[in-house]
Amino acid sequence: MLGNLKEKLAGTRETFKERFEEILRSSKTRDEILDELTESMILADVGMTSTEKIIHSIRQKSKKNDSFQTIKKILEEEIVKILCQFPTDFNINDSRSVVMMVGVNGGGKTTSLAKLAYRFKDQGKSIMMAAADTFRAAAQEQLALWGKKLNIPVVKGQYGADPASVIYDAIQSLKARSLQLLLVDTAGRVHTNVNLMNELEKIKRVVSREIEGAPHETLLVLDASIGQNALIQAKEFIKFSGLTGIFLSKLDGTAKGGSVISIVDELKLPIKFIGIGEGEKDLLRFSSREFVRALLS
Ligand SMILES: Nc1nc2c(ncn2[C@@H]2O[C@H](COP(=O)(O)OP(=O)(O)OP(=O)(O)O)[C@@H](O)[C@H]2O)c(=O)[nH]1
Ligand SMILES: [Mg+2]
Repeated sequence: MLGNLKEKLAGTRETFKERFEEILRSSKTRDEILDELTESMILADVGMTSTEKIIHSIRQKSKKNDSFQTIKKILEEEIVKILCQFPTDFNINDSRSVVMMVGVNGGGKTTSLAKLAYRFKDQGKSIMMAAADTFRAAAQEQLALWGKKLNIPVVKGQYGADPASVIYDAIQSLKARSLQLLLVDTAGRVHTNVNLMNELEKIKRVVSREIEGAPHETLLVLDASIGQNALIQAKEFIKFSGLTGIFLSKLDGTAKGGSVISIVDELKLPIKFIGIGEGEKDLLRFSSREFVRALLS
């Protein structure tokens, strides 16, 4: 798994690797090393705020004549510390749970939902998917195709229908068929569209009325390939109540994987899963240590 992650993170790894080699080539002072690290973090899209915070900590925790290896160890620990702040457990139970995906257009919600469906089905859960994206004409069809491929039932609604009513129907069907897990796909939305944001609140109300404790997970899907821009979008989104974590999609092939650090640091939400490709198997449970190891070693 670590090997796989390393390969997928190649773009971001390269940025660090080049700087590390440069540092090792010409034995540098601590301050020079910290300058190089700052530059590599900015290039990897860690973002200014988190980069400065990390560099500041390293300066405090290191000594002036520390070797690069020692400083790198501190760097790794500092990143792990940021990434470990929030529990990443996935809060679904064996009786009846609801997971919702929300986020901006094209972020990867539908694909990521299908990945979760595949994983939990593989783990033996009985699953249903609800196509509550009634906003985009082809959205229902996209999820239906995934349903067919994964052999998982999909509840659809009419184009333009109230998404809350689609979910209501899906929940009735989930109960009637005694299925365990309902995965809800929602329409891509921007924070400036008040109606769409209100729609999310309404969906949440319907779900929580029908099933106790639901939605058990509401994941904000963020596109890692746009780096710091994902963070800017997300900052508006987290005003929507009830987010339980992040599904970070498209970490494969991007050079902006450093954004993972500032996403957790600034949004104060755990990353629960990462997407590393377009297929149903292309997801990993997020592990801070593994991520840091894959990125820096
Ligand atoms: N490389 C890569 N591509 C991904 C990943 N996740 C999603 N995609 C691709 O990103 C594109 C958009 O994905 P969707 O799942 O349709 O995104 P969405 O958020 O549902 O989009 P809307 O419903 O239009 O808002 C598709 O071409 C997906 O195949 C990933 O982890 N890696
Ligand atoms: Mg979609």
